[in-house]
Amino acid sequence: MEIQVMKAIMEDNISRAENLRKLFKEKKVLVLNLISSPGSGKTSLLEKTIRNLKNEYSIGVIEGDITTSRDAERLQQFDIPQVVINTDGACHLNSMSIEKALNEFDLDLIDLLFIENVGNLVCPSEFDIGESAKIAMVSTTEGDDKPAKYPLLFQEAETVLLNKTDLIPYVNFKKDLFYRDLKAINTDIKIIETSCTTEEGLEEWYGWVRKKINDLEVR
Ligand SMILES: Nc1nc2c(ncn2[C@@H]2O[C@H](COP(=O)(O)OP(=O)(O)O)[C@@H](O)[C@H]2O)c(=O)[nH]1
Ligand SMILES: [Mg+2]
Repeated sequence: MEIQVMKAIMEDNISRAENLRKLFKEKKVLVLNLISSPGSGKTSLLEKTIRNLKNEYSIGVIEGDITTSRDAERLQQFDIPQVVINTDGACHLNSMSIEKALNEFDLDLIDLLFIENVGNLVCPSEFDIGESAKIAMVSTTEGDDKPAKYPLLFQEAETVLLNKTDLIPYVNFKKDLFYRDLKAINTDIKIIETSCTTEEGLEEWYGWVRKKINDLEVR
């Protein structure tokens, strides 16, 4: 019985996600679903990215958070449209919550929509929310074994950001093991090394985002 209910929930989520993806494509909005453990640097990445790209693109943000709106408060300085989804304990966002949040945006005016998912390496990977791509972020302080331990996210993600590279000299992070495990899970995955503190690697990330937006325009 429980299994049947779960199956119905997952199927409903998938069909809503497919409709969302169609809508985003029609409106030419690049939607990036940021997934990581709590504290890897998702909001820091948004702070830098919005500051650097807001004159080129019109950007919106959906902040998924269990209870607070603290991340959204950090982004308020940029004066861009943003919506907070409090999941009230749930460990991930789903398509229905994104549908509701979209009522607050005019998609005709948006080029790039970031979704900061709830900090968690497991549940957000299981729920398609209609995004153009999932971006997985891992920080060096979490250890190099995360791809091997949480493979689903890295199968699903198009790009991985390895953040906090500035801390590599101080933590026991073996880059070669991290790359080896990642490539074994997903040979095509793109890896960008970043530091949101020193800004190293961020130009490569902005370049990746620009290319994805360009691809939408020409399609
Ligand atoms: N040293 C260092 N700290 C970082 C970096 N990126 C984020 N942080 C810090 O890590 C903490 C968590 O970052 P936050 O952006 O809130 O992570 P989130 O929970 O994934 O949104 C904050 O104290 C950030 O200042 C980085 O590249 N290097
Ligand atoms: Mg955050």
